[in-house]
Amino acid sequence: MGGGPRGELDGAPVGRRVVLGLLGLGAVGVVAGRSVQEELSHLLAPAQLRDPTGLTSLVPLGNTWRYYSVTGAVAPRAPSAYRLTVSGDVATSATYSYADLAALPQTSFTDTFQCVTGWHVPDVPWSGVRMADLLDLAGPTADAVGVRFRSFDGTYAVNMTLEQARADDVIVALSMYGEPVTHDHGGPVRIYSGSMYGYKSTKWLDEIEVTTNNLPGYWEDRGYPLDGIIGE
Ligand SMILES: Nc1nc2c(c(=O)[nH]1)N[C@H]1C(S)=C(S)[C@@H](COP(=O)(O)O)O[C@H]1N2
Ligand SMILES: [Mo]
Repeated sequence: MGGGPRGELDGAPVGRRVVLGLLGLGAVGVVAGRSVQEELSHLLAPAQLRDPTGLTSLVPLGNTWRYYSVTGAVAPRAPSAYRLTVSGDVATSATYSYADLAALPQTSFTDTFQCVTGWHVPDVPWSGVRMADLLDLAGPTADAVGVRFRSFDGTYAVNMTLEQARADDVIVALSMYGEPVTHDHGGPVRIYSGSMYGYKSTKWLDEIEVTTNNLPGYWEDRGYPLDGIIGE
């Protein structure tokens, strides 16, 4: 597929050309190893799922994973080539390799993954480095209030307040279901932010920048709440 935006459309009508293009792929049956049905489920927000177009029968309902990428295909990055930088308004910037992250204390817990569009996946086991630990190692300056997380997909970014980022259930996740985070789920390293909606959980994480502001990120620019706290 080309590089057009995919993932949540936030209730926007799905472009007819996009849908027809995906249906055309039905002849092939899979896109990047996944089913066309699954691809459609990425594109169709709940409003479309209720739309009796006939296309809805192609969309699996229920609470299953959707693999989101606003940039289309992302080049996989091997753990050996992976680097995470922590910089910005901090006393000590740092660059971590995958091995560096794996050598830090790991926190594990099981939680429900909740996308703001309504789907959720219960009982997901996560493991990784607490964001608070990485922030403590960096030492935010006195005027720092926010953290910007960026993805090596080149487009996705999201913010949290420093306080949100320090919560016990915000981790730089290295493992999911007891296995390394898969590429489709944002591996080798993604964020998991338990008390916030899925859009705060940046996939393919490669930059943590401590900031003196709290600017909106990719989805917040498109209308999602800046704090992203589940249930608010
Ligand atoms: N880089 C990147 N991170 C992302 C997204 C994305 O499109 N690109 N989508 C977000 C949204 S809205 C959700 S719900 C989750 C989905 O995670 P999954 O693809 O592992 O299911 O990833 C979040 N992180
Ligand atoms: Mo989401």
